[in-house]
Amino acid sequence: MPSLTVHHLQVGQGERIPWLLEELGIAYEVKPYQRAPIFSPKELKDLHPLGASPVLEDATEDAKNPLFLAESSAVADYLIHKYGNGRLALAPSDANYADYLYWFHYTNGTLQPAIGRRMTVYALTQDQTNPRVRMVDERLQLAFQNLNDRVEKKTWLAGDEFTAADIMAVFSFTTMRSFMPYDLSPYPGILAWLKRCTEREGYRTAMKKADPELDIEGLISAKGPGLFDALKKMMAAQQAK
Ligand SMILES: N[C@@H](CCC(=O)N[C@@H](CS)C(=O)NCC(=O)O)C(=O)O
Repeated sequence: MPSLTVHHLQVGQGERIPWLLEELGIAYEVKPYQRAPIFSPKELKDLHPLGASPVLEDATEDAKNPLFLAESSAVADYLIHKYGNGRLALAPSDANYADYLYWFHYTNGTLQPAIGRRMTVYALTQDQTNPRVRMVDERLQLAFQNLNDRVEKKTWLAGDEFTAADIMAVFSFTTMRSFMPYDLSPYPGILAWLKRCTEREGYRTAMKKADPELDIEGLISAKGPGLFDALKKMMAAQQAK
């Protein structure tokens, strides 16, 4: 049996890995870390050069010298192929293989960078007449619309089968909105797909273990969960200066 620990910074993208492991039916432990107050605490920073979550610790082959792996897409691929017999991924022989790859990589390749750019620009100015603000907004809306159109046509991102591509993407529309709030009302396809994804037992169980304090109904609502408390305080302090 694998010996796996998921180091997870709460209210963050590490949630994808417990969810994946629940769906694969592989036993694991979650080690949750609280934000200090926004970024990783020292214990998590000490685990990996970037100090970012998730970090998977795999002590299966060598308990004294475990493997530490970061980057959620790399961790997902590793678990699927090393311990999951390829489940939740599509094989090259599958008719939807290219779709699976595209959507699996879409989150960290397109969505998260677009959201991150919007966060940075908005921290500098919220002036909607600024052409850079408009450009960043338009790119983000295009990225959302593209995913919305896909899940209006197909039940899951890769097609008819739920895969790791769905697990990668959900965070950008749920917990991520604690850092960059956006209203999903213009995207009914995304809202319906979020409901399908988060109704799954694997998601519910993983969230109970990793982030029991998060309110899932708030996370999947059109308006979103609202800003993370520590971030709210930081922004108020900055504005007061
Ligand atoms: N591309 C990385 C991003 C990792 C990342 O930025 N994680 C955030 C959690 S949402 C984090 O640890 N932030 C705190 C910090 O960097 O100190 C992945 O997908 O794993």
